[in-house]
Amino acid sequence: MDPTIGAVARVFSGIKPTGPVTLGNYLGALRNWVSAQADDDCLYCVVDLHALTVPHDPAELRALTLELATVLVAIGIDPDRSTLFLQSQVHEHAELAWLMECTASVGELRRMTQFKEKAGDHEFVSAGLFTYPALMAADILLYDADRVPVGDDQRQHLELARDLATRFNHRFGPTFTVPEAGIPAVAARVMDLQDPTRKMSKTEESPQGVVLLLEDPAAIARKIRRAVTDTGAEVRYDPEAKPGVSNLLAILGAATGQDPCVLAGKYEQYGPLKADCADAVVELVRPIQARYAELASDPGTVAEILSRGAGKARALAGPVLDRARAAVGLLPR
Ligand code: ATP
Ligand code: LTN
Repeated sequence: MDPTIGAVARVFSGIKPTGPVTLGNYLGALRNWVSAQADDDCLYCVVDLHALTVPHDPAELRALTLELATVLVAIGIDPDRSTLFLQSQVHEHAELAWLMECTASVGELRRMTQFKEKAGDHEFVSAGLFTYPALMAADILLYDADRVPVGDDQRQHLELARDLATRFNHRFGPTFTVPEAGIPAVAARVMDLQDPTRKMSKTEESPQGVVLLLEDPAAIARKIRRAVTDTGAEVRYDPEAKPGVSNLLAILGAATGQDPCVLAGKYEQYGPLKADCADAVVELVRPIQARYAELASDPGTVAEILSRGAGKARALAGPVLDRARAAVGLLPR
């Protein structure tokens, strides 16, 4: 679909069930998933196959997958307007991923910074962690997505998905839509409250630095009030020189729809900024937590939403996979 003015764009995005949803996930990506529903045709996916790339416990993965899907409904993903589904329930993802692995080069996969960070110096690094961006490209290309709302950390993966789509189209003829990244102007990279040079992450061992969406509001407020700030008392939005204060300004700005630079002018000290930021985040999570509690009391509802979503996703993905299979010279199924 062509994102020309007035046309409905196809939007696709995914989130891994690797841990409880963080404030970073919400401000950097998920809130834009919700707002895109007003104008666009959206598909949202819990990318459980991606969660297998790192060591995991099967029972925990099952629980996290259901919890994440429930959170997505609680934040306002409307299953009547959008398609919400689990990646593993639409086998076309794994199949197109193979074609993408054969389109990507080892050299370009090796350059992915997320791979380097996650591989670190671990003794065991799965081959899946290395080919992960090819599966991500498949997720996006299967639905002819025009736009992919993600946080800033996914910029490089999105660029690779665009390169793979372009290369495939060039080699085998027009097959895929080349997607654009949708990265927010504010809070695209929410930082850890205890180490503001590091991204807030759901798999990081930093209990005081990471705010969870379903966490007790009093604990959230405490973490924000105890956030590490910078030397010098001046309140200024300058992520390079003042990462701690800038992170709080970005969080407050994103939570209240204000520009962090303008907000900075309203504060002379860190204390009141922290207090306002804590209040704004607590106000943000309160209705989400209430809705989550309602939904979690009836897990059948979410299971039914996911099953309906998988059916809708399969109907879209099947013909695109067939197109790609035919383009590379595979005989029809
Ligand atoms: P992991 O710790 O397992 O790598 P993650 O939270 O970094 O998890 P995902 O759960 O897959 O990664 O991310 C879902 C979305 O949230 C992505 O679009 C990602 O860019 C965004 N996101 C993740 N962390 C942040 C953050 N700190 N700030 C802004 N956006 C973020
Ligand atoms: N790689 C992403 C998660 C992800 C994704 C996707 C995001 C997998 N498939 C497709 C957008 C579109 C991450 O690590 N956050």
